[in-house]
Amino acid sequence: MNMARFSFSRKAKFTRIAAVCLVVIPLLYIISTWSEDKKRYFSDSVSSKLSARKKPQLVSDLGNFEPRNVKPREGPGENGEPHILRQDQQNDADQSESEYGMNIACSDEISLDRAIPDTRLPECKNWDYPQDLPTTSVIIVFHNEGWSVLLRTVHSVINRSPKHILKEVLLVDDFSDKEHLKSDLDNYIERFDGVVRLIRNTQREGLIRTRSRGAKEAKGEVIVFLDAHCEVNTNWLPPLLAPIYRDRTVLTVPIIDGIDHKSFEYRPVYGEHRHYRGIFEWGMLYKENEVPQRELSTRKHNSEPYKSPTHAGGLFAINRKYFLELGAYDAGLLVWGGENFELSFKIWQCGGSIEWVPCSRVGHVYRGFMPYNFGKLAQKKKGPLITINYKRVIETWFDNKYKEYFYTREPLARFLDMGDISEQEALKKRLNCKSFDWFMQNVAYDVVDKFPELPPNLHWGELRSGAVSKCIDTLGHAPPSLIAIQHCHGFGNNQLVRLNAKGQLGVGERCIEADSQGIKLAFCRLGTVDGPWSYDENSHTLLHRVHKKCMALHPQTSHLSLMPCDINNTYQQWYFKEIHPK
Ligand code: LR7
Ligand code: MN
Repeated sequence: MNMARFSFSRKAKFTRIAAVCLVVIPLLYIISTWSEDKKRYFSDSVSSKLSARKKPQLVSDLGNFEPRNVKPREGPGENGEPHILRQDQQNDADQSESEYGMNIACSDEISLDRAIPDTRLPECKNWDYPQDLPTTSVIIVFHNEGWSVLLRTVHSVINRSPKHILKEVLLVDDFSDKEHLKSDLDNYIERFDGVVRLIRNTQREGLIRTRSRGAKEAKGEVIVFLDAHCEVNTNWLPPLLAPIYRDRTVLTVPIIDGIDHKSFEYRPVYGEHRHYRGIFEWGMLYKENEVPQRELSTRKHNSEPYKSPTHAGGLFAINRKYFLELGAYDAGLLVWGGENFELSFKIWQCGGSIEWVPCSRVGHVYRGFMPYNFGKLAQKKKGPLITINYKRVIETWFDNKYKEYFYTREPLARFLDMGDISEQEALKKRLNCKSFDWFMQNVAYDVVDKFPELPPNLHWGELRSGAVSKCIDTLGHAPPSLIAIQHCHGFGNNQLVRLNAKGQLGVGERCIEADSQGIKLAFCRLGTVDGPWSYDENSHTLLHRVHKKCMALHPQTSHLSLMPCDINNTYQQWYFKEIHPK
């Protein structure tokens, strides 16, 4: 494809200039760039025909930061290939996986400077960015991360960011206790001549507060957050900064590729021509959804940034002062979870915006499981900490109608102590922020396509059998899977069942269905909130209206299935019992 360099506002101007003599063009071009106001950011080298020839000079002068003369590399994991350890290393691999949630033994054998495939759309190479992009602090917070994974993150940032933009890499240690993260790390970063800075928390703060601290201490005009197990891709930084250069209230998000936690294979996340963005469902689970066509078609080029209601949380860029003006993260959010929504709602409702940037790609290691606990911060709390975080966020930013959807999905949350949110409410007033309804209508309008507004629960709680003293339990299995019956533990979780006014019986975000094998946990049909169940409060039977049978427990095998209804059979009787946090 013979790609033109792109421009937006200056297009008309350049169509005229294209007619001008070839020799004058570079000159005119440079002058026009100088006189530009900061609002325009993607410079363009005249018409497509001319740009190919003029490119060499313009590349170095006008901020096309594409790397040149990249030498091929050979070795384990190079070019993002999977690295498979020998059989006799399997013990080390298993050990490190259980300690870190990822195969550090594998990572240790891969160069900190390895090459990874350039996963961008090909046309990304043709963008020019301003030379004077804002200086940037890349902030990496970490708690007990593996050495080679943390340092490969640092190396990739140093290797793939323009020097004059990268002010510093700020490492913030969230009270790690692993030996390798102590003086060895202090010593190692000396080789970067002050570009890499390390500060440490004197107690465990969790990633949310640690990031806010990093933001306060950073020296760059823009801050970019990365998790401590990332590899940034070719020319990742200028495209993230350009929208912020144009408008300081834009938060930008790179496209996040996957790095396999066992083999460290680097894999592009989506097909080339598809664009996704962050949304949420009412239990505040983060999801991604293909961008509605009506929005994509407003852009001229497929590699242009597009708006998104929210983001996954870990990787993004924002003007530092703007982040602090927004109060950084709500300091009442603890350790992990919900901060991505807090910042997103705050930004959108209070006048800013979020853009995802296709030309900026960063790999992230998705761990097998979370290898750390929440420390003392969690012990002070009664109830699940992440749900408490969500409650703070929705109580601050949702309108009443939407709050109900959250409580419908998470009925226990109503009784959790979220602490004081008066500071958040004051901020919302001070910044004159818009309503959540405005946000839903104008920004997150596609959320309800996937997750329609929820009918209220008729009943919720644990679902006890009338015959034996036991409860319905998903056992935490992923759908599709058979539902079991277990000792009632009273904590909710996998035993927290709800029946809504439209006959949907569910646990969390999943639905309870029935087929010839029995009663099953299933994915709810996307975009629907109804279901086949009705509960008779007199006979305590649960009728499946389609099969015209009732939920029954087998007296001997404890198997759950549908049986011809018999209101006198205690094995077909079920009692909802509301539960409260302990
Ligand atoms: O107590 C802690 N203190 C920390 O400093 C716990 C963690 N951390 C560090 C940790 O070392 C890591 O560098 O914080 C960073 C993020 O922690 P992860 O990697 O355990 O989080 P995650 O990748 O499982 O979770 C995602 O959601 C989190 C919600 O709070 C954060 O926003 C993470 O940054 C976020 N990660 C991403 O968005 C990467 C893409 C994943 C997706 C989708
Ligand atoms: Mn992570």
